[in-house]
Amino acid sequence: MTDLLDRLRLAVGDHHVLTEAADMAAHLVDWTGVHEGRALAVVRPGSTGEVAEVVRACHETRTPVVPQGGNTGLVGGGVPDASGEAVVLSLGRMRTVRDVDPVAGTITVDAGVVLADVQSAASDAGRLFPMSLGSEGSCTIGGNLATNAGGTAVLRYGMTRELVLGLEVVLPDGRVWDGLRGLRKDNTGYDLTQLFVGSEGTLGVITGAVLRLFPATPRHATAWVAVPSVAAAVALLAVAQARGGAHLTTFEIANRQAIDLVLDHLPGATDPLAAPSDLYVLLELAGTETDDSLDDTLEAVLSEAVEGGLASDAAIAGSPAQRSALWALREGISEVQKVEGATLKHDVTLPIARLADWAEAMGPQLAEVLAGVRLVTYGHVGDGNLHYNLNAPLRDGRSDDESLRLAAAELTSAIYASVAATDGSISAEHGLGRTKAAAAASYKSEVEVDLMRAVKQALDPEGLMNPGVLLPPA
Ligand code: FAD
Ligand code: 2HG
Ligand code: ZN
Repeated sequence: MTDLLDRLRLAVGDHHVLTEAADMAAHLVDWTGVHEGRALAVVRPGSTGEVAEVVRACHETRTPVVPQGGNTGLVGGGVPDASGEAVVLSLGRMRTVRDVDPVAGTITVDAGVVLADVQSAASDAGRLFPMSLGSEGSCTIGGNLATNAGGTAVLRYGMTRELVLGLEVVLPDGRVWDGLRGLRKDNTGYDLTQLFVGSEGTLGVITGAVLRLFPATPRHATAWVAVPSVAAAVALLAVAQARGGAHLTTFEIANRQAIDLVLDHLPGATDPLAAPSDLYVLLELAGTETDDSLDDTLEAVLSEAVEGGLASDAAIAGSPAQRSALWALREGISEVQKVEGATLKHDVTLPIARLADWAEAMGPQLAEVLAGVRLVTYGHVGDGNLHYNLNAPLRDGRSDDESLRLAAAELTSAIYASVAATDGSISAEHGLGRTKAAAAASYKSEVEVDLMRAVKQALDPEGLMNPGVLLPPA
């Protein structure tokens, strides 16, 4: 192994090969704190050529490689297992915006560029890069591509795979595939770009990307709406789609339990409405400088909703500060769930027409498994995607974390079985990582799993790229 470490030091420089426990620590545990592993080294290459050198050296010594971006993933895909055999390849130094072309509507970036920096570079050029995640200050474009991330603007702009035109990838044997083409039309065979999107570091290391830009949308009309039920929220979505058309960008849901946690733990958070409601929708229309009618459209949506019994009250953001405050209530939920105590995440999608019935049936079923379990339900209801998360019951005013741990497998199985029976998916946007690889394979047909294994075998026959992630061991 000394040989490998020497080669890695030669490739990237001594300072960028971390082997001390304290230096590696932040790279070995994931954001949730659930997955913690060990590694031979954490390597921080500064260019595509250096990534290729590192991967080639690992390939020749049969050393597993775990690509890592901002380490904000929620399924343990970006951290190594406990064996201590893998090299963590962190893209954190590759932060160059290579090119912005407002006319072609493209931006070309290194994979380690933080999402918020891509948004800023687009904005500086008078354009919009629409992907928006609560983790955008830390997650990287490489991680977003590798997980096919979603977020709060999918309703209008689609998942990450709809925002990418071309990629540069270091293959498992260290060769570089330069697919950095910004063409809108390119029908020349299998779509290799899309193959790497959502592959969670199991087929190669993404080092660069050409992404799509859109017209800037500096105008917003934003409302926080109290709704009586999930069924009402889905009906309100139809109203917002009909009246808002292409301006409808965000349609998020959060239950009162989630908002109570935010009000308890997020400094400065306040309830925008006088009376509490069981459920809320955050609804936003966005438009260009010349779109003058957003406020009127929002008013019309809300009036129709109140008249139709779909909403009981609403707060409209009257300033950028008020808009940020409404967004903070929604975006703060993940963080405060963690502060509150043990959590169990379920990132599910259901066919939207069946979402309300599914949610209504699920709650009582879980209460039978664990009395007092707290449903912290929120997410991107416009995409049929709920974060159907659980917090431990309160016992004597404290989070009884142990009870959630003991019931976790049964709770998750009940949710997944019900999602499968309702034609949904057990991972809407976070990917499979280590957490869900086995469960996802068990819900797929043999044919589908065979096809996935065939792709893996073709690109990574030695099984060195992120082993144990996305696909369970055969
Ligand atoms: P990492 O966590 O470092 O890695 C994630 C996976 O991608 C791993 O399997 C890793 O091996 C692989 N990978 C990383 N970089 C590369 C690369 N260059 N080449 C190949 N493989 C690579 N996700 C959503 O979809 N929607 C949300 O709304 C959302 N909100 C979030 C809010 C919070 C507060 C947090 C903590 C997370 C949220 N996430 C969300 C999850 C997470 O931010 C995304 O999955 C994000 O895309 C991960 O990016 P990353 O750079 O942190 O990747
Ligand atoms: C969100 O939509 C993220 O806030 C995170 O996808 C969800 O923490 C979660 O479970
Ligand atoms: Zn989400």
